[in-house]
Amino acid sequence: MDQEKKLSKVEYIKQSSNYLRGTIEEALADDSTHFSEENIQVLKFHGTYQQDDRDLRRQLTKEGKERHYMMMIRARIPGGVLSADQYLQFDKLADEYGNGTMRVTTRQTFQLHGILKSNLKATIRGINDVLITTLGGCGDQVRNIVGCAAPHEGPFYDAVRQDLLAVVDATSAKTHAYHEIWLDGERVDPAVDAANETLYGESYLPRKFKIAFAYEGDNCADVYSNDIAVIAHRDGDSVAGYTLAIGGGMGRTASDKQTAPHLAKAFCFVEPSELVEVCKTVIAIQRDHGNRENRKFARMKYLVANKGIAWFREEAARRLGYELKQPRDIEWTTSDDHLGRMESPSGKVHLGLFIQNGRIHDVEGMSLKSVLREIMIAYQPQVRLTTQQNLILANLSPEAADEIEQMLHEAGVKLAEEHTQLRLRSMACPAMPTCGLAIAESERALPAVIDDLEKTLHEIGLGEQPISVRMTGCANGCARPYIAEIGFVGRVIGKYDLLLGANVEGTRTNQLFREMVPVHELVPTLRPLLEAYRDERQAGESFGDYCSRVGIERLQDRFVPVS
Ligand code: SRM
Ligand code: SF4
Repeated sequence: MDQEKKLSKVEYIKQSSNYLRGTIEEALADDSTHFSEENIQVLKFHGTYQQDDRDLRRQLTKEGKERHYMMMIRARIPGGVLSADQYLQFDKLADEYGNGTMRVTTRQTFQLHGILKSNLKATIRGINDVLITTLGGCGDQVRNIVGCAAPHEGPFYDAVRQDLLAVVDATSAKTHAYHEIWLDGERVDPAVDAANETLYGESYLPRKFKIAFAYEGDNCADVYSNDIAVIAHRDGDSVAGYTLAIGGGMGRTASDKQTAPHLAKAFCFVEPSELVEVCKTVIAIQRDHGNRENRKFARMKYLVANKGIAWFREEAARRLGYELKQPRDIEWTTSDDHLGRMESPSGKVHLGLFIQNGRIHDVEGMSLKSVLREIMIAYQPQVRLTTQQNLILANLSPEAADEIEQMLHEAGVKLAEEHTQLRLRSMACPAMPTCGLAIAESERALPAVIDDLEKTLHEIGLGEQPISVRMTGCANGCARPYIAEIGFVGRVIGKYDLLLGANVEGTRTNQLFREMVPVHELVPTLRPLLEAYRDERQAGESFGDYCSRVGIERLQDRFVPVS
C-alpha cells in the first residue's frame, strides 16, 4: 500500500481498533443510547449497525430531543441453511429485544431491527447461543457467503456445500475481540490476534467483500453481482471444478457517473482442492491493491476494471506459484428462486414460501410470523433462506407438508403457487424507516406498485408473464435492482429512476429509461411499453430481452412521459 496517499477516515479507525475492539466494551457499560462514530464503524464488523427511527427523526428534532437510536443486527448464515431451533431463537429475540419482525436479506441471512443499545449484548449472545455468529455480517471483510438454497440431494451438492463452508472458514476474521466483547471470552494478547489474522491484517479489507456460489445452469443467487462468483461444474456425482468470475458489485452513487454496477468477469477454472487458496489470493490482491483513500472506489470491481483481468491472473499466478486455468463457458437455464412445493427423489417434500420483501411479521389478515413459529415447533423442518428474500421449509414428509399448507392457509399466508410470477420475482430493500442511507421508500412502497402492475398486466393480457421487478430506496443497490428486468431506484422521497433491459439470467445490467418518475406514475409509464412488448415480442422473448433488443434510446423516443 502507498503510505504517501491520504487514507480514508475508516482506515485509521480500523488500524487503531486493536483488531476490532475499539472501545465497544466500555461503551456497552455506559448508559448512553448510542455509540461514537469510531465504535459505529468497528461494530459493523461484529454484525451490527447503529440506526435511528427515520419516521420519528423530524418530530424529535423539532422537539429538541435526541434521535430514537436503535441497532440492526445481521447474522451470518452460510448458504442460508439453519435448523428449526435456530430459527426459533431469531423469532424469540425479535420479540424480546427487536421490533417483533425478522427480515430475510438478499444475502440469505436474518436481520433483526429496532434493538436498543442496552439490549445489544443480550441479543448477540442469544444468537451465539444457537451457534450462529454475527461476526462478518457487515464490515470490510468477507460477508455471508451465499449459494443456491434449493434442497438438492446427493454427493455433488454435499461436496459443493463442504467447499462453501471451507471458504467461509478460511475467510472468517480470526480476532478474539468478538468473543471478548459479546461472549465474555478469555482476553488474549493482541500479539495472538496479529499472528492469527493473516488474511486481513490490522486494516482488514479496503471495503466489503462478497462471494456467491452457484451450480452451473442455475443463477438464482445472482452470482455476477459478487466480488467473487464461484460456479460449480458437475462430473457425475462429483465436482469437476469451479469457474470463478471476479469484480462484480452493484453499488453506485447517483451523483457520480464514474461509479456504476459491474458484473463479475470470467477469471479462471480451479480444481476443488485449489478453491480456497485461489479465493484467498484474490482477496489478498484486493487487500494489497484496493483503493483505501476513497471508499467510493474501494470495491474490488474498480480494481478489476482498472487493472484488467489479465493483470489479475498474472498477479494471482505469481502469488500462487502456478498458472491459472482458463474459465469454462457457462450457460444459464434458470434463475427462479425454488418456490412452491418440490419433491425430491428420496420422497421428501420441500415448501418454498414467498416472503414479501423478506419481512416475517404478523399483520392484519396474515399471521406469517406466528404460523411459522408453530410450524417450526411442530415439524422441525430444516430452514433454507434464499437470496431472493424467501424461505424454504425443507425435508418434510408429504403428510407434514399437507398439514403445513393447511396451517398457512388458515393463517392467511398464500402459497407460492397462489401468487403471480410477477410478485414472486419482486424484491425491495428495507429503506425507510431503518436504513440511514435511504432517500426514498422501498419495502413499504413496492407492494402497492406490484398490485397496480399485476392489474395492468392482467388488463393487457400478460397476467402470467414472469417479469422481475426490484426496488431500492437509494442507488446502493441492496435488492440488486440493476439486474432486474424493471428496476426502480429511489432518487428523492416519492420519485424513482426507472431502469429497463436486464436479462433473466442475471448476465446483463439494465439501463436508465427515465429519471425521477413519481411513484404513482411508475405503472402508467410502463403500460405502453408492456403493450408494445405484448405486440412485438419474439417467441419466448422476455420483457428484459425485448427492451434490450429494441434499445433503450429507441424506447425513450417512442414513449414520451405521461404527464
Ligand atoms: Fe446493502 C448498505 C441493507 C444487500 C449494497 N445495506 C446497507 C445498509 C447497511 C445501510 C448502511 O450502510 O447504513 C442497509 C441496512 C438497511 C436496513 O435498515 O436494514 C443495507 N443490504 C441490505 C439488505 C438488508 C437489503 C435486503 O433487502 O435484504 C441486504 C443485506 C445483505 C446481507 O445479509 O449481507 C443488503 N447491499 C446488499 C446487496 C446485494 C447483495 O449483496 O447481493 C448490495 C449490492 C451488491 C454489492 O455489494 O455491490 C448492497 N449496501 C450496499 C451498499 C453499496 C456498496 C457499494 O459497493 O457501493 C451499501 C452502502 C455502503 O456500503 O456504503 C449498503
Ligand atoms: Fe438502504 Fe439504499 Fe440499501 Fe435500500 S439500497 S437498504 S435505501 S442503502
